[in-house]
Amino acid sequence: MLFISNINYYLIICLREPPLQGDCTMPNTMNTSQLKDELTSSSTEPERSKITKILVAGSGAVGKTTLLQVLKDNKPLEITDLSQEYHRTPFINIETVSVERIGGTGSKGIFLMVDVAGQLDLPIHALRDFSTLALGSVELVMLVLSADNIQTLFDLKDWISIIKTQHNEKRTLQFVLVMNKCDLEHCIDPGLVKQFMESEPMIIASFDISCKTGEGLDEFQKWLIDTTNAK
Ligand SMILES: Nc1nc2c(ncn2[C@@H]2O[C@H](COP(=O)(O)OP(=O)(O)OP(=O)(O)O)[C@@H](O)[C@H]2O)c(=O)[nH]1
Ligand SMILES: [Mg+2]
Repeated sequence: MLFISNINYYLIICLREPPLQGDCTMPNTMNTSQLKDELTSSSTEPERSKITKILVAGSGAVGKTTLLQVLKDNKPLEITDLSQEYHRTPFINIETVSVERIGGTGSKGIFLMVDVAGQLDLPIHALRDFSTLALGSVELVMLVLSADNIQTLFDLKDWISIIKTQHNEKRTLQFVLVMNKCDLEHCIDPGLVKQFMESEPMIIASFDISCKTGEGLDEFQKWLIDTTNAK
């Protein structure tokens, strides 16, 4: 009895108890099977939204958690947020994020975002030790790097390698490259990024953004919504 849904509960109450006035709104002429059909018919079920699971990957301090926050709040970082101390994500952080285009058509997407620790060499890492939780049913991987740190681009090779090893579903994974912190001085040559993308055909797009200023965020949000809704 503990696990029965509200609908079934309603059904049982109505069938066992003689309908008291105002207690059960179903017409008395309805038989049990008609009542069941009525309660389970698609017209009474709320429409389910599609939820796309996304893994946010990349080295420590590139801004994975910040990106999640910015997408969730639908606005760039406040000055106060930037002055706050940086707190590493110790293990895994999973959140449902509704992304709506800023000043857009009103279209939106709902995402289950998996934000993992940026240090792959931790003794326990979600991608290695809890891969079903981190990678199961993931459709898109955001590969985040930081515009002021070239090493964060090279590190993505390790991320892609571990993701490919741990992912054991038939569904093909897609990747998107997100260069964050474009408000800082760039040190990554665009030619290098192009080369990187050519070496990994699973990367289907790339974006230059800044969670601080909001640069590139609208374009990225639009792409995210359009790409995942089209699937
Ligand atoms: N200047 C600038 N700073 C940013 C930007 N995005 C994030 N930061 C800062 O970068 C630092 C690290 O951000 P996090 O989001 O915690 O990084 P992370 O990738 O989640 O790091 P781990 O949890 O260790 O993997 C924080 O102090 C943020 O405020 C940005 O676009 N520009
Ligand atoms: Mg983090």
